[in-house]
Amino acid sequence: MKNNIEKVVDKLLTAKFVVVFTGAGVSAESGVPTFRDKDGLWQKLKPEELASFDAFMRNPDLVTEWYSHRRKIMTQVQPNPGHYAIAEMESLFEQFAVVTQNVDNLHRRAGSRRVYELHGNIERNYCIKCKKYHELKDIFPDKAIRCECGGLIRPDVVWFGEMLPEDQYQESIVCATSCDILFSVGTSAVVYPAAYIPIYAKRSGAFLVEINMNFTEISDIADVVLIGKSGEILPKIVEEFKKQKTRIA
Ligand code: BJW
Ligand code: ZN
Repeated sequence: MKNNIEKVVDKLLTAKFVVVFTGAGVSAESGVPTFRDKDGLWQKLKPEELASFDAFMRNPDLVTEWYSHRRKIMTQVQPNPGHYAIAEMESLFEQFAVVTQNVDNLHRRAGSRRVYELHGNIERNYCIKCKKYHELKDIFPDKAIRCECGGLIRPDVVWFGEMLPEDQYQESIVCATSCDILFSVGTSAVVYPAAYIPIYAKRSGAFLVEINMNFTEISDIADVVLIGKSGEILPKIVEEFKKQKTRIA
């Protein structure tokens, strides 16, 4: 009897296009808090009080301070073995893509090149009036800041009620509907339309693998569910894949 990792590796051995869809859990072992877990960002503060344009306009100081705090954390953390395993996978298949809901830039920092960011990137900021981008490197304001034109500066992330970046979303759908295997890693899969990605993949005939500490909204439709830390499971999959690949060659 094959164990679940061996089943996944078997599928990978014939896969031409592999997609990894990620959420906050993939960065948890780097020290970036998730949103909805026990110690998540939203245990104390409600999402709609912070992650919406209305919330920003109602209290720009609070929202700016919250994003400064998170941006600071992200400058202090490093990619973990899960990010590095995903980056290595890019060189092992004919086609490979990362579709992420994360805004922390850790996939690129780990070496991934084909990355679609569905919810933006916290390192970028722009003026809500003239749309000019502002480099806030090493600046972590605790109050709202304004552009030369007088407009408020906001993070380039996607808040509730906002559209996802059209190009990133469309490319992600193409990946989901044409890949052979899709890994859904460290996401509760409750936020739409991003959560359609694993669903579209499954409906298009891809083999769906979930890696998470817990069962989620999409566990029922997954072909294999691997319960555990992504920073431990992903490197095991990559190692086993390389071993099998050299055995066959
Ligand atoms: C581990 C681990 C380890 C922990 N290893 N695993 C259809 C139905 C219902 C509602 C809607 C719908 N369509 C749209 C909506 C509304 C809304 C929505 O989805 N609401 C639901 C919550 C009900 N969606 C939107 O508003 C979206 N826009 C939109 O639809 O536009 C069209 C429109 C426009 C105008 C009017 C109407 C429609 C936009 C959504 C934007 C979400 N933005 C956020 C904030 C980004 C900025 C920021 O970072 O501050 O994105 S919300 C937050 O959730 C963030 C995340 O990317 C996203 C997903 O969270 P994620 O990554 O899954 O994290 P967690 O914490 O939930 O889960 C972590 C998981 O990791 C857990 O499962 C753990 O077990 C696991 N884990 N450690 C492996 N070591
Ligand atoms: Zn401006």
